[in-house]
Amino acid sequence: MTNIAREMRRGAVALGAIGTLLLGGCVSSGSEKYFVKSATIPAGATAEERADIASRVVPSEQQLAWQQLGLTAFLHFGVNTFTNREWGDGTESPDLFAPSDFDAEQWVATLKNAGFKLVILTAKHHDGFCLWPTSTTDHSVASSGWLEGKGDVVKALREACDKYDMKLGLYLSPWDRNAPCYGDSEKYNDMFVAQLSELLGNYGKIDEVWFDGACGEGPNGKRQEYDWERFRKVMEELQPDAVLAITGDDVRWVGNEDGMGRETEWSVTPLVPTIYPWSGAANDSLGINVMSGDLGSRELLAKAETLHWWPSEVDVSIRPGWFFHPDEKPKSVRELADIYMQSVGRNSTLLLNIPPDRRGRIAPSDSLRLMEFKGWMDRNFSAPLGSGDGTVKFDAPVAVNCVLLGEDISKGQRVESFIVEGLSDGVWKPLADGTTIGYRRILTFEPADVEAVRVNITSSRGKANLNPIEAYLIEMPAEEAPANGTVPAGHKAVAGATASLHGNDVRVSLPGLTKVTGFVYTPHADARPGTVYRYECVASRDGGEWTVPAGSGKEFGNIMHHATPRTVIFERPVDARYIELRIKEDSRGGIDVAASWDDIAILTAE
Ligand code: FUL
Repeated sequence: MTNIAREMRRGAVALGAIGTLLLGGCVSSGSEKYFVKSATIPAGATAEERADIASRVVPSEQQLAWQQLGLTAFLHFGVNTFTNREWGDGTESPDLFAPSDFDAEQWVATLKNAGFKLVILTAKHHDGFCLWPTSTTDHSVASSGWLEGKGDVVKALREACDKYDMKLGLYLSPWDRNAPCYGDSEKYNDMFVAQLSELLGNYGKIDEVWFDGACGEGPNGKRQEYDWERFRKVMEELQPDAVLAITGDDVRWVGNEDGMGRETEWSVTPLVPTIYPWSGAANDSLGINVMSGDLGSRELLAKAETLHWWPSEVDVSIRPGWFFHPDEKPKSVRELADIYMQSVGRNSTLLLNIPPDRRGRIAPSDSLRLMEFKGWMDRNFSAPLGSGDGTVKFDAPVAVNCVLLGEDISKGQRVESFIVEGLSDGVWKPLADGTTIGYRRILTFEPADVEAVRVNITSSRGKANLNPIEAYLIEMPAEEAPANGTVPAGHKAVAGATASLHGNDVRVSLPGLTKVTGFVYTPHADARPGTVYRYECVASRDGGEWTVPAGSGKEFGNIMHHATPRTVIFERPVDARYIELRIKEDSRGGIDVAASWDDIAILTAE
């Protein structure tokens, strides 16, 4: 395939010499003309013309294949697994990486049995530690004692995926807290390109490449400028069939890490993917970002200059953290079923993280939970009560409480609103309504005895192309108490502690001298300013002399995207009357803690 043909297939033609991008590879099918992956809206287009163009933006072949996967798995594994952290700072010794019973086949066999079609490994997380023996840095498995430095997690996973016919994706964090050249933009981009080339060139077929958006300052105090266009070219060259996720323009991050898709989820959006140099300015002028609630309404189309087929991926962990932490438990089947309905059921793919433990295996509790989750999906969705084009007819009245809808997205996403109706005693009555449908929409409602079910499209951008409707009677798993508490076994919160604010420091006064074992910091659910990101924890017996308890940490990694309670247990208890958190940075990059102090519980042994 020539380069131009390849890029057309992906839906964008790059005019290298002048460095601009012409959007919207255009193909015809019958009388309809489609824009593969993106389209440019001519200046002065009317509202109707804009909706018409939006209705004819369609996925590339790769995006369509990806969308059909439905269930995909994430594996967060690396030095954090052994340090019990969410974000490493890059100073960790490679020797910390010491899985005692590593078995990539067990990962893949477990995930295959549970119905997953693709697995994505964190080949390098923000700490910079590479799970393959790279030539770009010593900070890798080759410098660890694991298998005497001869191990290669990526290779082992590749082999396991081949054996079990599983697709493989790789997460390569652009943010690298170990690389000395990070922040020296050109130098680091060279290193990143070399890493990417190793991963995409030496490990067979890669189906998804995941570039996280996190970006920080390098040791030189400068912010790294990533060369996305160069990274994209490496991908085009080495893995033209892979989708490029998150900062890439094939797969969009849904905007949260809670397993929650939007009820109105447009795969066609004016939001410009990060990989395009003009994305910042374009998205600012539209007043939207990847977390915005509305990414595709007609109001937005009215202001749009380009449109992109950029479908949503919901990434969430089966446990509170992305990495394995011994004190955490997997989510309940009910929580997973809710996540399924809010992701796969809302025009998104689900990327569920199952973090291998310190042995280098998926923990029994997690594989058991995955099988329970699969059991729930199979029991409820393997065979519909009935299906039909536009209407589902039954021979006799049956109880239904769920419909599964889908548009033929090879012809675009068009439905703007619809009503689901049931026929009982010869009368059509509304059962449920919704806005977008997209690739798949699952709606539940109160059980109703019906002779037929139909869908009424009440608003659409051109002719809607619905796949057959499927009707079900499903049962959600029973509600359970949340699987995870915040105070770990063997500890309890000190009663009668009071907190006060001293400048940017939060001081907790304890009722008397106490053997403090740690603390729990509970952020606000929406990670607003005031949520603590970087801190120093100090303890004092008298309020005059302060020491830093060993193991008290420095930051709550990823709290800006994942506002979960953070439990810190000191390496050994300290005798203290006061504990202070000295705030260095909040989750939005400032220091504004006025709202946070009463969110800290001090722990002591039970
Ligand atoms: C985030 C990262 O910062 C987390 O650590 C995790 O890898 C998640 C999937 O993406 O942005």
